[in-house]
Amino acid sequence: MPPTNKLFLALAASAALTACGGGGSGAPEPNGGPLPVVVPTAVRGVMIDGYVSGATVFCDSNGNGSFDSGEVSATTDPVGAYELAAGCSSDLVGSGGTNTDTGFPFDGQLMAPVGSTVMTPLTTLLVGSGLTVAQLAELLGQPAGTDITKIDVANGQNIDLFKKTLAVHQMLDSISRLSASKSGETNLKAVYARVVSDFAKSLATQASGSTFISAAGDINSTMLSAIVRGLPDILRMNLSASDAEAAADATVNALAAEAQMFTKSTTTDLTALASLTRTLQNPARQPLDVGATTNHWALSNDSLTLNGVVARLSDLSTGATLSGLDTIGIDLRVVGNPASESVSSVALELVERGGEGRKLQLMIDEVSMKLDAQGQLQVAVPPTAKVYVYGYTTNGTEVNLTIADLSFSPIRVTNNGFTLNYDNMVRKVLTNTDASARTTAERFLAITGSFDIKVVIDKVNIRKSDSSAFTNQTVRMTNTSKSVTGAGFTGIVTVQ
Ligand SMILES: [Ca+2]
Repeated sequence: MPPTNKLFLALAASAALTACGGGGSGAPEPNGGPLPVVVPTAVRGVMIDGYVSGATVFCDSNGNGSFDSGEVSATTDPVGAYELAAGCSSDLVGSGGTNTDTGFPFDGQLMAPVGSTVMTPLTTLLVGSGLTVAQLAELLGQPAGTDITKIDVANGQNIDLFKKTLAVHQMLDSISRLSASKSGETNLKAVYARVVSDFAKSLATQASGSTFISAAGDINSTMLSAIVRGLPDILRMNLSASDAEAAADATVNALAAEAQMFTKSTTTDLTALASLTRTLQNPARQPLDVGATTNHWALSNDSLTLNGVVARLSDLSTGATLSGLDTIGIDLRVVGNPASESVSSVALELVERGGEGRKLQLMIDEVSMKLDAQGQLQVAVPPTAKVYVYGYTTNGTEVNLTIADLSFSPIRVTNNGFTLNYDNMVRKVLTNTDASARTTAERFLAITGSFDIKVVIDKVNIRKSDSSAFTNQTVRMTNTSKSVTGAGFTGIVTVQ
């Protein structure tokens, strides 16, 4: 007998004893018959992606999806079982814990409608979407009458439904990770919650006698395409409109291929399924590469040009030694016909390794990049652009500036490359800062020392020389809520 049942029996026995003892001696009450003893009905269930142990499950009494003060909660046991002892008549929400089949943390968020005895990615689709249990069974190619709110899919009794459960989670998880990587959002649980809500509502609009996953395990790519295209702009971030269309197609194909690895698998062995899940849901796995279109900018030679010296990113990762840091050049190669983007943001961050602990962040909020008729990159900084500056040393006053006059040419363009003029920017900061912060600002002029360097450009499809994607990077401005997330170039420089 699994420990789940033992736990339930023990709790039931305890509840029964409490009920018997409620009247003191158990003797009849004066007015004929014992008073009814109200024992709140416990809500029991199992949280399953594989079984999720150590997760927090709560009764979302106010229906806002968040765990609020006063909402009863429980922690799932080693086989995913939960019991909300005080009873609950609202939808349940579960998150955290560990997937016992993979050993990986569970970083999504599941829900289950009132009355469910399981909480799975499938029950999650039912909450707030308008989808009915019968519609969902039909969409999943299940026999009529299949009640996915009551079936423990992970116990080996309904392996077909388990594969479909894993497939749905795989799609939700991949979209969430993709969204997080594009937006720089680090709270995967929140992203997953948003994605599952949008996904389910979109699925509900498709539910009219159609099948999303057929009995043979085929994903309906027309339906998936409609769902992906119905998602908010998460897939379009950092991409031009035409690239976004291609990216949506690539996303649909990649999502369907991943999901079908579960649904078209012929195995009936839970261990083999767990092994596949471990491979596909490894948190270290790269998100889907949806910008892999023919039209993009490629970073020439995968290198930056620092003070006129070419430094490969692979070398920069272990450190490059420079004689100065006055300019940072980024040379791009045109691949196909990359569509222009009217506005990007560019940020530079330097964080000193030891020394004075200096930190400098420079962000230009509006940079227009486009391809001209001659196939050359044009970069312009419009008059409305601003430069945001944050500077810090361990023994000075913080520099905290917004510079609206960009006539000092922070960016120079030559032959499909552009150069950030670091020296110009620092000198501009010096002329704008007040006396109290000037001492700090001066510490960034003719800079020497060893620094982590990061340059990030958003909303432009810049890729490596071989057209593979950069891992997105984020510069979060310390002094404002502004940040730039996009193609990022990082490394270590020692300036002598
Ligand atoms: Ca709540």
